[in-house]
Amino acid sequence: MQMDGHQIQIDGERLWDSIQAYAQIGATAKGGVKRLAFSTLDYEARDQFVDECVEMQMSISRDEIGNIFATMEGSDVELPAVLVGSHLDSQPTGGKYDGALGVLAGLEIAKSLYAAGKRPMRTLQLINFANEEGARFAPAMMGSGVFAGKLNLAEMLEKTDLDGVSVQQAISLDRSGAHPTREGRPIDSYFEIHIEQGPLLEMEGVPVGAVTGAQAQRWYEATVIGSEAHAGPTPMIGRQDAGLGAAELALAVEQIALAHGPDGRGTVGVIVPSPMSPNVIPGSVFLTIDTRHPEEDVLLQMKDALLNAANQIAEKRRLQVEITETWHSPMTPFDERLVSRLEHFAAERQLDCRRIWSGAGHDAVYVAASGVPTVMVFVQTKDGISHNESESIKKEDAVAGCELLCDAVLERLFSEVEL
Ligand code: HGY
Ligand code: MN
Ligand code: MN
Repeated sequence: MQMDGHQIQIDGERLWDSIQAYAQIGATAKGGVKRLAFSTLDYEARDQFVDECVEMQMSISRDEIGNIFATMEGSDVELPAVLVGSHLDSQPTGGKYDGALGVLAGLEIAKSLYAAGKRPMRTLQLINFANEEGARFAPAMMGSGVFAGKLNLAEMLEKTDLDGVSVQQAISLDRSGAHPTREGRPIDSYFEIHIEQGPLLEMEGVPVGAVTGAQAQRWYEATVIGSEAHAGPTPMIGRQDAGLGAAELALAVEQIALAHGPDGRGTVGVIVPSPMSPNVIPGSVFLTIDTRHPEEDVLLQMKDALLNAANQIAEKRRLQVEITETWHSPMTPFDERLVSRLEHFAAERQLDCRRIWSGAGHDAVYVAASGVPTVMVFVQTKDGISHNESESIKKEDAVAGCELLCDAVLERLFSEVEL
């Protein structure tokens, strides 16, 4: 990539080796990773990331929600910085590439600059956002949400996992020694590369995508309350079976998503009955509900349908059904100018690239919502499978995606012109 005489190329082999090396941290028997947010294994990956940045004399800081910032100061520190980030935490049965690709692609761009001895005009800041997945501590995208001023720090620090451990307690285990500093640096732009986690690029035989934005999400927590009773003597008629009420609610979530298709999405990912005994009719059930749609007003219609279904189930089965909305991530467009630059560089590289909308949430969503010009690159995902240990991408697509990301990042790093 020629940048004002600066010739800088990422090293695809080094990138791929780095991804495979990090995949060993929390590796699971089925070829995935388990690095729940602020777990020992998440800290191991975070520490590895910090060590590699320190080797390049990058300064390290950490904010109060545990986001890690690695900074390569530019020659003109007055210019707003260029940020490149994603996340190293994973789902319990996560894949090697979800999040890690983005953090390690940023690291690869920094390594390429460092190896070329090229100091960028603008400061480059790599970010590992904390708890993007929301798997252990809901909501998802917690670190980027606090960074972007969209989630309240104090509220987030009080969130607890199913064992009652709070985010505050989990963060206190961070051995990095980096003192919490509040990042307040002016920002020029934010870039993130991520696997698509859906089937569109593969269906069209396209290796990478220029992401135009992300759909809206609304998450809920529900408690279904009935009456515990003996599974034997209690007649079927007249039971107040919270387990069956929860099952009916889960099926209603599916029906609501289908009724608002083809873009509606509805998932019940956590169902915890109590007292969890084979011969006790469940007295209560806790469940989570994840709903999504590209259009906000349709997502609200899905919310109305969900609340109606809950009331009908409660009445029919003489149960209490309490539903609380716990998170709303608005539909968020990315920056058209940066999307067009990705398409320009893809054309320059004769790289097949199509515009695509994100079905998943990403740290980039909150960064964009805070007003920072933001764009993502998607990489084709085998069979569209993600949040699954079998998650897989092609090395050549990962390298092509990182090269495309690097082109757009370098253009900003070596330009003093405002976007
Ligand atoms: O849930 C999501 O969309 C993302 O994977 N956190
Ligand atoms: Mn992700
Ligand atoms: Mn994910």
